[in-house]
Amino acid sequence: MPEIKSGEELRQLQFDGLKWTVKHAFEGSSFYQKKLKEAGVHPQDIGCLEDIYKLPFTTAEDLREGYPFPLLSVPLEKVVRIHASSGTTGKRKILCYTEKDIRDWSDMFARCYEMAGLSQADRVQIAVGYGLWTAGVGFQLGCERFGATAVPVGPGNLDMHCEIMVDLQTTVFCCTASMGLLMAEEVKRRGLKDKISLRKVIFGAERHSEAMRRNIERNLGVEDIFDIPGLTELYGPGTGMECLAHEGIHYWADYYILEIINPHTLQPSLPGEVGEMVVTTLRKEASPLIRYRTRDLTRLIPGKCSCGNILPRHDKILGRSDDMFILRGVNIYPGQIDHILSQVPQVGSEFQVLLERGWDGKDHMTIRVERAEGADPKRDKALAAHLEHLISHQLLVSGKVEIVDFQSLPRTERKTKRVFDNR
Ligand code: DLL
Repeated sequence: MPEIKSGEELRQLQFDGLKWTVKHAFEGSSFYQKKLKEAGVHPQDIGCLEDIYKLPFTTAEDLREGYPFPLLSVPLEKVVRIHASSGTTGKRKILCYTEKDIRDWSDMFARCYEMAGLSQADRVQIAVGYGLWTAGVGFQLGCERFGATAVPVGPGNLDMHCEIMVDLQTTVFCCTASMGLLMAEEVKRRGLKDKISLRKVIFGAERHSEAMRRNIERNLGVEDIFDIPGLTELYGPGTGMECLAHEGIHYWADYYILEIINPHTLQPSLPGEVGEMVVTTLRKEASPLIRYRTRDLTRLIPGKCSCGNILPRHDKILGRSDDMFILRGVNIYPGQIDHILSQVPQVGSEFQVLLERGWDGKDHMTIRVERAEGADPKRDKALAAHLEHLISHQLLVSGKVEIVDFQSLPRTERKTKRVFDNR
């Protein structure tokens, strides 16, 4: 953890980093230079932290336009690694790293393990993807920097995961929420709970519901689960970490400034209000970010955390502004559906939303959700009616609910797609 003692010290550090970043990007990147000039801002105009509001936003479209090396602010000779995020549309987002960027990222990530209360004796089984994606190498780098033992198995391959978990007595499992669920179900199916020594699960890369979390916790018999956020543009996973008090995600405010803005007005959200995360890096060399609009929605958590750490907190990521769909004039986020389903113990965590246009020209929503393990299929009709009632009351729009068998919806070891818009 950083040795920052006060909010004032942190602000000074952020101001120095902001000044450095704006100058570095202006001098090193023709893209940023043009953008800053268009906004009428010169690096010398950054005289206090609040001057961040003078700076223009950077967006995912800017990254795509600058393909293949958007935002690059150092000569290519200084680039030691490249990562890319898959992205569902258009070209991948490619981000460059200098040797110092990689070191900074591993220091940040080591902090994540520290925050989750690991020790160097922990054995960390890594079940996220390796390759161009930042996930695998991020978890591994941080683990080695922290000094625990990395067991880099990668995603999928449940046979190998189970074997390694039992034989090596793994204590920490790192995964996407979807892979966590797959593993939890597999450990249960094989009756391995008493043969493993797992203490903690660290998961991220996608939104998870309370029901999913409970399922993983119960089936793997772990003491603690931690939500870890991150995105390729901002180094990768490990931009913050849920703490032992489970009162939110502490984020590394000495590496980046986090603003929460109203995505419509682009003005700062009120403290505690949900808005879009906008990030500005303070030390990133190869691909610095200036007011980068992440599209992720969350809120800042005011006040002190009972874990004692003074680094600021944001809530878990509630969804992405581009995940939102509109049904008969009502804006709906998949996270709202998670939330409703998590209130009903007779259904499982897995669901799909199907959007269709009927012959009458009207839009229809069907929510397919799994019956909870062991629940009685004879009660499906009443259960569906109950859920339909909750949906129309809480989302203010009606939808049809179909209850399907436990484990009949597809499982993935990556990020699960839940909304299928066929309109
Ligand atoms: O998903 C990095 C990562 C890997 C984070 C493994 C944590 C664990 P990208 O592929 O660039 O990077 O996707 C980033 O995923 O903007 C969020 O929308 C979403 N996301 C990441 N972590 C979480 C989380 C990785 N803990 C995008 N909760 C982000 C909810 C998350 N959503």
